[in-house]
Amino acid sequence: MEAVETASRSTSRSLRRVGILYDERMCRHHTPDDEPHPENPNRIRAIWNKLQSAGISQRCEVLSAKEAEDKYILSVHGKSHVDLIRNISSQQYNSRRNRIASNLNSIYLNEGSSEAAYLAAGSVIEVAKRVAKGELDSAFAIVRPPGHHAEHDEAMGFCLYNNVAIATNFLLNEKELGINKILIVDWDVHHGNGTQKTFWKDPRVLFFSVHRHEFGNFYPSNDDGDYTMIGEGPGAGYNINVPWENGRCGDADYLAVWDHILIPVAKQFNPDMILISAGFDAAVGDPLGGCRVTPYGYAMLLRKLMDFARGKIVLALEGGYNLTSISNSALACMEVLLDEKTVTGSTEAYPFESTWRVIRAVRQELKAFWSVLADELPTKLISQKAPIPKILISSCDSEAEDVEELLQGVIRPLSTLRVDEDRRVLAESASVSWRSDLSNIDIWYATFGSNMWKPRFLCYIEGGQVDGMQKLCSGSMDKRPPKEILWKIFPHRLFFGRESTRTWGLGGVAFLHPESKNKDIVHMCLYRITLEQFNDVLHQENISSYDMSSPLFDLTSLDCVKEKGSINLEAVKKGWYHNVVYLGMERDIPILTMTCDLSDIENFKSGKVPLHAPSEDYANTLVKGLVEGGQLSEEEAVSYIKEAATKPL
Ligand code: Q9C
Ligand code: ZN
Repeated sequence: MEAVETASRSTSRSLRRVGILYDERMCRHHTPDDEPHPENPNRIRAIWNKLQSAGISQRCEVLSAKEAEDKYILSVHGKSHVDLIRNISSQQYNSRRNRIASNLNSIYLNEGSSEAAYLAAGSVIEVAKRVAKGELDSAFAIVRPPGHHAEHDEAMGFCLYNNVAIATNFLLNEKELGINKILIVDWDVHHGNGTQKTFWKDPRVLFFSVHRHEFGNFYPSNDDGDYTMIGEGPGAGYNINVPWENGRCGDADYLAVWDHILIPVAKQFNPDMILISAGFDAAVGDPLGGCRVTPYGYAMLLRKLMDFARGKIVLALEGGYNLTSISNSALACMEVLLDEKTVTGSTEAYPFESTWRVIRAVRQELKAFWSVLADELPTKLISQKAPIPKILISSCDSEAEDVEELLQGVIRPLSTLRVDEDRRVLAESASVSWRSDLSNIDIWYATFGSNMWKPRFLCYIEGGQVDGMQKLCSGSMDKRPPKEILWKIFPHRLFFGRESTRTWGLGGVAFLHPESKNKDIVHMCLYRITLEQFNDVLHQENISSYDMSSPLFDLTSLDCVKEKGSINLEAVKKGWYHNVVYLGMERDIPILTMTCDLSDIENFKSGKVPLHAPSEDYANTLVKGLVEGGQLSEEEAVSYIKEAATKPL
């Protein structure tokens, strides 16, 4: 049984021809006495092992490394630099090697360094050539030492030869390959200074780098990575830097940069091929990067680039120092290369305010060269920003973050990539597939509390905060407004309980008695939204640590609630609105609300959980909803709320 399974797995190649290059010989470059260093051989071993155990390499064309010829390296580096790197590992240099390295910026050297450097450069050439020729659709070169910091005459930042720059020049110089325009995307957390300098005056190469900069305080700690560095002469406009002002940037920040800078420019530039300086040191958990890109984020960034150059994309590893983070990130990227399944958004966060500032600055700086950048970004868009982070000041060597918590909350839900019967990994997380399923089903979400006021309800869809709210809502993933709004009266009891909430501060909040009684009446505002959006609202109403990799309330739950009248949600049982109640149908669409359950009613009755009148802010919101919704006059609304707040249960 097991053998059959293994056999069928190994024969199921992807429809797309994807190359993967790994070679153990690149592990021979390490610190002289093997003292610990973030840029160590286990990095590429970890990635390779992960891709093998996930069955990825089996679906790819596996290539081994090739040493680059000097003539190709000399297209980027000076003769003295090439001589040094070629000879540095020979015995004659044994006594001088450490001294030479210590005179360089962030470089170590050993007997294996030369070979590894030639293999890394040659490997990127090798995969790039095959993709250019069409023998492969795309490829990933798992190489080290990295390359993007290496300049014409200088090794630095763990980089000896500039692998990506060398491969780029190779492609452009081999005229019969027909590659005349290349986009280099450098998403390593550090600025690709070496690559920038190589193509500074070259309009055939559009170099794009997004990196931590902090006004010149982040490695390589100079102004080269500033957004004002746009290239020169014929290359003016063909160098784009996006310099982060702070650490902690994540999927939302990177995606905003993609959507509002890189992707529009890529469309206009229309590259023949894309090379990615794919460092994974902006990944969540990286010890040097301090950013928070998730594997899912990397998948999205890559997916968005696959629409260009007919998918001819080469990824070359640069930095990335958390073995788990880089392996998961590389895996997510490979899944994108192997399968062109739709990957839709999954981030609940917003970009930082500083991110919008940087995006606007870059667009302003480059709009003379790229007409697609000319428009001002809408205020509505740039006002969607992350709240001021809790930790504003941290020591310089660590972001004082609970990395474990980040890994738990971020990587875990995203590493549940599904494998279907064909053993093809779907390039989407489980969370995406339930979302697309439930995004086609409409329900009426019936509200009886502050959500009756539309601007307040929209916080749960579009994100935001209205007067009186002490907490920002992240919004739903699908931000389309409700398709219809409808008011109805139901025979249920409205009451107010509990002493305070995180959203409204002191005071009780609205609850609905889950059972109906003939003489009770409640005004409800019904929003027609999708079942996917309803899940996001449930999640936000029941502030929980649930990861949303699967839905809280799916189609089975819907059938069940229609039959039973109500359903308690285990996953958010600590939330106050964990009980979904079915209120009938309206034009063939089910009406659902969320409230407490019958055992909570008992606790309210016994006084174990207090009944409590609403705060002024909260009550005003309810009144506004009823009045603006055209249901009651202000006076009527005030007395309606007052009665609900005072009548015993
Ligand atoms: N205070 C790459 O990720 N850090 N290189 C030196 C000195 C060097 C990173 C810190 C970071 C180099 C390819
Ligand atoms: Zn880096």
